[in-house]
Amino acid sequence: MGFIDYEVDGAVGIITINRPKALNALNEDVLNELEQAFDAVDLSVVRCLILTGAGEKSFVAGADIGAMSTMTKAEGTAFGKKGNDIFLKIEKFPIPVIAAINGFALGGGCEISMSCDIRICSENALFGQPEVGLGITPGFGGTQRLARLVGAGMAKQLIYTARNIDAAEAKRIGLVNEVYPLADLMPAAKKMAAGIAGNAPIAVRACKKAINEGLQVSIDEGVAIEEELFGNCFESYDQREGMANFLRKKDDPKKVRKVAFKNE
Ligand code: DAK
Repeated sequence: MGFIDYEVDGAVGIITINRPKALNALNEDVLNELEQAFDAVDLSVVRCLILTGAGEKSFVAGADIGAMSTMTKAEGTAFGKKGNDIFLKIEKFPIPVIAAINGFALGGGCEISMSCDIRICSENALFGQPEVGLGITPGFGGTQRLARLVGAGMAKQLIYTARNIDAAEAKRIGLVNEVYPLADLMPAAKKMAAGIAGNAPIAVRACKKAINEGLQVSIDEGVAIEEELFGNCFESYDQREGMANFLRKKDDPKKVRKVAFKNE
């Protein structure tokens, strides 16, 4: 692929948006290749993904302004739909996706990070939704996901003012979970991803589904979703072995071992 790199390290997949000349801005080709990369992830091997940007300056500097500048209404709508479809795919992807934000996360860059499950960033990261300064609205889910993540009041302030915020402020408002020196970002992302990948995959996937789907419905409906997914874990190898291991530990601490979950 021209704009997307993909590597697998154990049970962790790393997808890198690689268009450094334009600070990894998203044009149609990048979006198409990104979709293909997600479609190609082998879920029998990979249990957690990391999404990052190439280079030391930018995660994603937004949608491609040059490409958008001449779009017709119909083309703009189609471009927005393409982005939204892919961002929804990431949000609903069966396994967790960690955004390792290594610099600019502006416009579509901030929006793609918000479609991931977990956001961590480097100290040089910069976040913002500058769209109203360009004569458009955040079109890749920004008005929806930012408000859900940081609350409507803060989201409205950031979107109406088009003000960028640094990593420390992003952490303060809950947009990112952790901030690291740039050199430590990928090691931290890989460590977190490997930790997630070492847990029972069926249960981790069910947690993602329960949280995502539960946030869209009433608490009663959310609890019903949780109940069903909880029940589905039983009789799996992972549930039997995970619990048996705990009981062995009580019986004889020397019998403790790391459970090799099988995803079955
Ligand atoms: N698009 C295209 N090229 C970009 C770009 C972008 N978003 N951001 C940077 N580049 C390119 C620059 O043009 C420059 O290219 P050359 O001139 O070297 O050919 C190269 O990357 C390096 O950029 P700079 O020279 O500007 O680098 P600096 O370090 O000085 O500044 C910067 C970095 C990130 C602060 C600056 O480049 C900047 O402000 N970039 C724009 C950031 C931005 O406004 N991003 C939001 C874009 S709007 C929709 C769906 C989605 C969206 C819209 C509609 N529909 C529903 C239709 C999403 C919109 C957005 O994301």
